[in-house]
Order: sequence, then C-alpha cells, then structure tokens
Amino acid sequence: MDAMRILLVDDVHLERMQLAMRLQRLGHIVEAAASGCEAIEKYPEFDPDLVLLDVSMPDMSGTEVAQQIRERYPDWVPIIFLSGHDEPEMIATAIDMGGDDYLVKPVNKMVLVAKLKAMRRIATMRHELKETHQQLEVVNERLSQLVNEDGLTKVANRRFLDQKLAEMISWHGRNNLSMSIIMIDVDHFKAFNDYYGHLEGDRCLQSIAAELKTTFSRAGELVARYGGEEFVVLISHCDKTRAVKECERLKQSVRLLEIPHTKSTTAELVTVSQGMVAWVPTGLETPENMYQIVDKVLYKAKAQGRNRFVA
Ligand code: GH3
Ligand code: MG
Ligand code: MG
Ligand code: MG
Repeated sequence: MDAMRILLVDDVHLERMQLAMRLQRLGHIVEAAASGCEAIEKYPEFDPDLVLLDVSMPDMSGTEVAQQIRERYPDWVPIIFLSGHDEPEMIATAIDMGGDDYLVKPVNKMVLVAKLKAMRRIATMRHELKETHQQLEVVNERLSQLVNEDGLTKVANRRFLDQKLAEMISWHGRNNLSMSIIMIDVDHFKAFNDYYGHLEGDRCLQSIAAELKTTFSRAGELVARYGGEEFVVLISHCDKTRAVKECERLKQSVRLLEIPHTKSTTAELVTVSQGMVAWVPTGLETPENMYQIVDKVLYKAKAQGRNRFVA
C-alpha cells in the first residue's frame, strides 16, 4: 500500500507512541497529537490522508474533534475512531458523529491494515470522481460554447440570439423599459467575394464581428451573427436616442477597419447598412416578428444608398 499521511490523536502517551511506531513500520507518515486541540491545529498544516482518533480524551472527546474537523475542513478525509470500548452503542454513535470506521484497542494489526486499505480505496475513488467532475465542467463549458457560438466569427449564433431576444422582450415588457435591436448587413458583399475571393470574404466577416464585439462589449449588449453577412446587436435598457448614437458609433467603427472594397460604390471600403428599432415591448412580440420589422427598416437603409442606418 502507498504511504499515507496519518494524523494520530490519542491522549495516552504510550499507546500513541506504540501505534505511531507500528504505522511507521508499515511505511506511513505519522503526525501524533496528544489532544483534540492539538489535532485540529496540526490538521491543515499536516494535510492528512487519514485521521486515527481516540474517542475518550479529557479536554475534547474524539467525536467532538471529528465534528470540528468536518465543519472546518470540508474536503473529506477518512476518520477512524480508536476506543477501548466495543459496545455497539458506542460504535454506532461514534460513526454517527462523523467517523467512517471504528477500531477497538488494543488494535489488531491485520484489522488495522485492512481498514487503512479500505479507507484508501474510498479516498482514491473520491479523488477520481472529483477529477471526472472537473473534466466534465470543462467539457460542459466547451459544449455550451459550441452550441451558442458561431464557428466562423465567434460571436453568438442565431440560436443564442433567438433565445436572448425572447428573454429580453419579456423582461423589458415586464419592466416597461425600452430596448433596441440593430440589424446589420454588409454592403455589396457578393461583389467583395467575387473580387477578393471567398476566403478573404470570411476574413472580412471575422474582422467585422470582432469589431462589433469590441464596440458592444458592455453588460446588456449582445452581438450575434444572424446569418450569412448579417449581424444583429441587441441593447438592453436602451431608448431610441441612445440607439441612434450606437448606430453612428457602429458605422464609424466598421469604417475605421478600412477594409478595401474597390467594387463597392459607397466608399471603396467595406461598409454596412443598419436597420434599427427601439421600443418598449408589450412582451407578446416574438423574435421572428422583430426580425421582420427590423429587416424592413434595414431594407430602407439599403434603398437609400447603403453605408447608413435608418431608425
Ligand atoms: P447588399 O449591399 O444589397 O447587401 O448586397 P450584397 O452583395 O451584400 O447582398 P447579397 O445578399 O446579394 O450577397 C450576400 C453575399 O454574402 C452572398 C454570399 O455568398 C455571401 N456570404 C454569406 N455568408 C458568407 C460567408 O460565410 N462567407 C463568405 N465569404 N461569404 C458569405
Ligand atoms: Mg484516551
Ligand atoms: Mg444580406
Ligand atoms: Mg449584403
């Protein structure tokens, strides 16, 4: 058996020394304590794998010590009680008070070795379980990323957008607050792809998405890829006056990317058109309703010459 770090607590000097020696001969690392207080004090520093704990001690009983250890150090470590009594009530009570097992003194060597092994097995299983749990958490996080994120642009995907928009509609409806939705479409993007190639087109979408994410990174703001070369920005608790400013900010930030687009009739740079709606929801609107409405507004921005927003 691998060496264990054993905290041995017993008030009787001779018994403590004898058992400590036997444990050391079995290859374990032993820290001895003569009282409950000493044990509790030494516990964190020594960081035991197992506690052997005498039940009857003058200053603090073993069961009290066990309770305190359980309270103070939530990371479970097996506790085996030691006692000269073998009455069933004593054994049952001690285990009820937070012990995991019970050894009757004088301790029989075979039983001691077997019980140490059993506790080690349980501790190992717990440790493995904890590791599996941690791995699962990592997997979970990655999964929710995959489920909610757009693969190309790394902003929220349509699925997440739908969900958030529905939540926002009902929250703002309940609280009687204004929210806004901006739909963004890259101007002359087909021509961009045709001229610069699809790969460059992908890069362009990535740059725009990253820029949008930086521009709208405050709490209550969400950037999502709606589809193709279309993005949506949701802004919580935002009225029309502020939303107009946000659209202007958005327009400038895309412009400042200065992605060349010689085939664009707007600015020889990549530009976007935006449709924006700011309103106090009734709570009955669906995401689909809102996309339809804001898409019509966006269409007006296109019709009016692109590289602009219409509210
Ligand atoms: P408008 O100014 O009216 O919006 O013109 P447009 O050319 O941008 O509009 P249209 O809808 O005709 O073209 C959109 C183009 O976006 C066509 C499509 O190939 C391209 N596109 C959609 N998704 C992607 C993508 O993931 N990567 C690339 N490279 N292109 C994409
Ligand atoms: Mg004692
Ligand atoms: Mg489009
Ligand atoms: Mg377009």
